[in-house]
Amino acid sequence: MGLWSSFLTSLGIIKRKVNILLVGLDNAGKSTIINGLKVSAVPQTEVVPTVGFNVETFSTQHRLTFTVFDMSGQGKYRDLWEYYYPDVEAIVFVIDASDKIRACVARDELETMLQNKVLRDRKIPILFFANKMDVEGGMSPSECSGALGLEEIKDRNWTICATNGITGQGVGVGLDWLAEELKY
Ligand SMILES: Nc1nc2c(ncn2[C@@H]2O[C@H](COP(=O)(O)OP(=O)(O)O)[C@@H](O)[C@H]2O)c(=O)[nH]1
Ligand SMILES: [Mg+2]
Repeated sequence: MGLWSSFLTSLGIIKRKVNILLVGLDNAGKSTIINGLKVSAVPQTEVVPTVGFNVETFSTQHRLTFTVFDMSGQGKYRDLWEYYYPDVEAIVFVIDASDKIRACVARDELETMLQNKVLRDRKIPILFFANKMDVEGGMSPSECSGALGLEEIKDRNWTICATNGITGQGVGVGLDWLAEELKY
């Protein structure tokens, strides 16, 4: 349990099913972060590989479902993941803090996502992970925030946390915030 325990306890208080969309560019660390959760607390895992479209869904015993998408930057499969928006209650957006070059691609993807009509009408919270905090010379959370224009998001609650997907450092802090947000 460890890092995840307080988050999972918080979620235990939520009696309904919660769907979370976990997105970010490929290589940001999404699968790594998810695996940290799977190992510690997930009794049943469902991986759905789709041709050319990487979707992972898994549920925890706390009625929490994560759906994970790689944002390719090509928008090729965007129509497919938009299909999930109506049921989503929170978004976790993983940023590769060590990848300054593709920060602008991540920014474009975020912008496009937030312009989607369904999400525009649904003010669900967004948790940003500035992942790979251990990589020297990487961006700090505030640098990530600047690079992705997060301060421009004024119509919904959001926060950003530095994380290490491999050790799980920072992930629990972020998810605790999310658990609070979901307890409305
Ligand atoms: N140094 C470092 N590497 C990480 C971190 N998180 C993930 N990685 C590595 O980044 C690569 C891509 O991770 P992955 O989870 O497959 O990214 P995904 O495409 O977003 O699912 C892998 O080699 C991971 O081991 C991190 O916090 N720090
Ligand atoms: Mg992956």
